[in-house]
Amino acid sequence: MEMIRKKRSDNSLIATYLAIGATVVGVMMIFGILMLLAQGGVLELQPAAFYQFLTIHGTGMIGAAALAGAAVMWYFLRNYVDLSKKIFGLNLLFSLIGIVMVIIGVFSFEYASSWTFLYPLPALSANAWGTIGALLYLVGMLVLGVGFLLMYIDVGRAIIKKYGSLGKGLGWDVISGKKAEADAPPATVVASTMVTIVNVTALTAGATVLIMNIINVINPSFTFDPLLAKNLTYAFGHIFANSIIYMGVIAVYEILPRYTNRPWKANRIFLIAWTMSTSFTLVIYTHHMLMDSVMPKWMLIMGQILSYANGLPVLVITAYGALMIVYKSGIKWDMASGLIFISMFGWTVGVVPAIVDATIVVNHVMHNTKWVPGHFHMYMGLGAVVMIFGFMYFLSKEDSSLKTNLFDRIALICYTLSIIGVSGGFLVSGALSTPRRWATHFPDWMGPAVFGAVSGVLAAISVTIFVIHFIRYMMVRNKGNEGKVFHERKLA
Ligand code: HEM
Ligand SMILES: [Cu+2]
Repeated sequence: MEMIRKKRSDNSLIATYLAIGATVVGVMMIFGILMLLAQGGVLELQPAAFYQFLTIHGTGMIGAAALAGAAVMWYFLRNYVDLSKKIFGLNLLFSLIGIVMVIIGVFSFEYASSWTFLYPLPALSANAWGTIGALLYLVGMLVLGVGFLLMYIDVGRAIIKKYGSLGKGLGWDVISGKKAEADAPPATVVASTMVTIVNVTALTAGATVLIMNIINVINPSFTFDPLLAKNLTYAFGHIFANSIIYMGVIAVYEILPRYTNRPWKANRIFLIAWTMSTSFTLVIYTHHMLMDSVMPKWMLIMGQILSYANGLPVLVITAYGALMIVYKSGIKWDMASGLIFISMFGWTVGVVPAIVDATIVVNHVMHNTKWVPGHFHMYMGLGAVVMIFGFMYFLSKEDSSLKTNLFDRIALICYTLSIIGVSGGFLVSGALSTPRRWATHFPDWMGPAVFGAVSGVLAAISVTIFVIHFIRYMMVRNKGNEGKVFHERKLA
C-alpha cells in the first residue's frame, strides 16, 4: 500500500512532464502551419519571422517530445531500478528555465539560427540578431541539456547498481551465453540503458559545442574548427532527436503485454538488435556530413552503410514482436492500444524514405530538399509522438476511472490522416526538388505546402483533444481519493 501511494504521488510529476510536453507539441504545430502557409503563398510573413518560427518549432518539438519521452521511460523504469525523484524533478525545472530562455531569445531578440545552431552562425548573423539573443538561446539550450544529462546520469547509476554495468543492462552476459535467456534484463531496462549511453554522449558533445559557441559569441576573436563544431553539433542533434523514439518504444514493450496478457520477452536476438542500434546510433550522425568533402572518406562510407542499418534492428524486432504479441490475442482496442499500434506503423513507414535518403547518390540530390522533413515528420509525428500520446491514454486509464469518448476516437483517426498529409506534402515537395528551410517558394512549389498546412490544422485540433483528455485526468486525480479508491478496487 505504501508503495502504491508513493507511486501515485510520483505520477503527478510524470503527468506534469506529459502535459507540458504534449501542450508544447500542439502549440509548435501552429508555428509549423504558419510556416507552410507562408511557403504556400497564403500568408504574408517576413523571412526573419519565418526563421524565428523555424527555430522555435524545431527546438520546441524536439525538446518537448524528449521531455515527454523521458516521462514514459521514467514511469516504467522505476519498477525495476531505484531512480531519484529529486533529479527527475530537477530535470523538469532545468528544462522549463531553458525553454523560457529560448523563447525570449527567439521572440524578443529575434534569434533564428534554427535548432541546429551551426557554428559560426550564432555569432555571425549579419545583424539579424544580436549577442543577447544568441546568448539567451545558447545558454537556454545548455541549461536544458544539463538537466537531461543529470537525469541520464542518475538512470545510468541506478541501472549499474542493480545490474552491475551498462553492458549487463544491455544483456551482454546473456548474449555471450554466460547467463540464461530467462534471466535477461527486461526490455525497458535494455532500452533505457541504450538511451543512457547514447544520450550521455550526445549531451556531452552538445554541451561542449554550446560552450564554445557561447565563448565565440561573447568574444569573436575566440574561434574554433568549424568541421569539429559541425561534428559535435550533429552528434548532439542527431542522437538526441533519435533517442526520443527509443524512450517512446518502452511504452510499446510495457503496454502491449498488459493488454494481451502475454509477456514481452527480451531474448538473445532482441538484445543483439539493441546493442547494434546502440553502436550505430552513435556513429551515423556522419550522414549529415556527406556534403563535407573534407571529412575522411572512411567515415562517410561508414556513415552511409550504417545509416541503412541504424534503427533497423530495433525496428524490425519491435514491429515483429508487436505483431506476434497482438496476433490472435483477443486484444481489446482502445485509445492506448490503438495509438501504440499506429505508432509502430508510423515508425516503420517513416524509416523507408530515410533509408532512401541515406544513400549518398540520392543524398546529393535530396538532402537539402523537403524530402528530409518528409521522413522525419512521419517517424516523429506518427511514431515517437504517438507512442507518447498512447502512453498518456494508458496512464489516465490506469490511474483514474476517466472514460474516453467519441471525440478521442475521432481525434485518433484525424491525427493519423493529418500526419500522413503533412509528411506526404513534404515528400511530394522533396520529389519536386523544393529546398528545405526556404521562407519563400516559387509558385510551382506552393501546392504541397498549402496541402500540408490544411492537414496540419487537423493535427493541431486532434492534439488539442488528446491534451484536453489528459488535463481532465489530472483534474480528476487531483480532486482527491478517486484514483486511490480505483487502485484499491482493482487490487481487491
Ligand atoms: C502539424 C504538424 C506539423 C507541421 C505542420 C510542421 C511543419 C513544419 C515545417 C513547415 C517545417 C520547416 C520545413 C522546411 O524546412 O521548409 C518543419 C520543420 C521541422 N519540424 Fe515540423 N511540423 C509538424 C510537426 C512536427 C513534429 C510532431 C515534430 C517532432 C516531434 C516536428 C519537428 C520538426 C523539426 C525538428 C524540424 C526541422 C527544423 C529545422 O529545419 O531547423 N514537426 N516542420
Ligand atoms: Cu541524422
